[in-house]
Amino acid sequence: MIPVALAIAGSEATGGAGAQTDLKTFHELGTFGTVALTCIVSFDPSNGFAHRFVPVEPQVIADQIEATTAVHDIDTVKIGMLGTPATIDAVAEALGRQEWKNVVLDPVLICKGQEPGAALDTDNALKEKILPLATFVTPNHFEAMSLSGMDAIESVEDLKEAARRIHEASGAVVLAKGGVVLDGEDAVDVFYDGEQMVELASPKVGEERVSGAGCTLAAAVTAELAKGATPLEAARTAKAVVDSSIEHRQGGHAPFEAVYQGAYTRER
Ligand code: PXL
Repeated sequence: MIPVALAIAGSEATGGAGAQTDLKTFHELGTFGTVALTCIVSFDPSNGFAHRFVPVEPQVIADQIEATTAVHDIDTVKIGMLGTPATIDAVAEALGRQEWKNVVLDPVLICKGQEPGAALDTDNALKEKILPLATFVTPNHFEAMSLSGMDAIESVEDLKEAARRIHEASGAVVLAKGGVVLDGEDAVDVFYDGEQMVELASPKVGEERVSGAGCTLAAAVTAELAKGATPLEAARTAKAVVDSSIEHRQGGHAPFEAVYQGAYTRER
């Protein structure tokens, strides 16, 4: 049997982020990918490619999770963009229906295309109801500040402190991403599991953020955990997958480029 991985994530129609990215990453890493869609994001080309966001009915999200967990034995799930407090309630409840070995949370906090007031409710609900269920969390620089309560993260040492605080608060393994935000030639991520604090560094590929890098990282961690890797092995592989996916990024008519996962295994 091929190991199965589930993504609970939003659709981003152009294929650069969200569920599309998760499925491609799952496939590239040799897992059987399944998806429960939480929302539909469509960029608006006549408004600077801003995000148009439509949530999926909570019952329909629950139905999708019910369907895929009835068909497959799934013990590893990735949670991506949720987007509304009602979605978060539905996902938290659905996750509570079975035991999970790995719950990988990409804590997507800024949901573009939403009103700020609604986003704050969503962020609080995510921290309160989903973070405690996570076994592995992959905050970016901004999310690491928000989840750790730190006002600034300006160095790798700060990022380590954030990882420590997030681990203490959640019990989850933390892979905190410095990305292109921290100064230096390397993109440094910090892994902390309560015992080992490990810096994962690789040369930055340009100074621009590429769409879907965070989704790819968390999806690759998920696929590797589904295959039985340890959290640290999964983090190392995921970083290599992201590096390759950024290297082979795909441009288009939007003002940002998007990751492409398909070269990773071909190159190895
Ligand atoms: O990269 C964050 C993200 C996650 N999920 C969906 C998205 C985006 C960003 O565009 O659209 C569905």
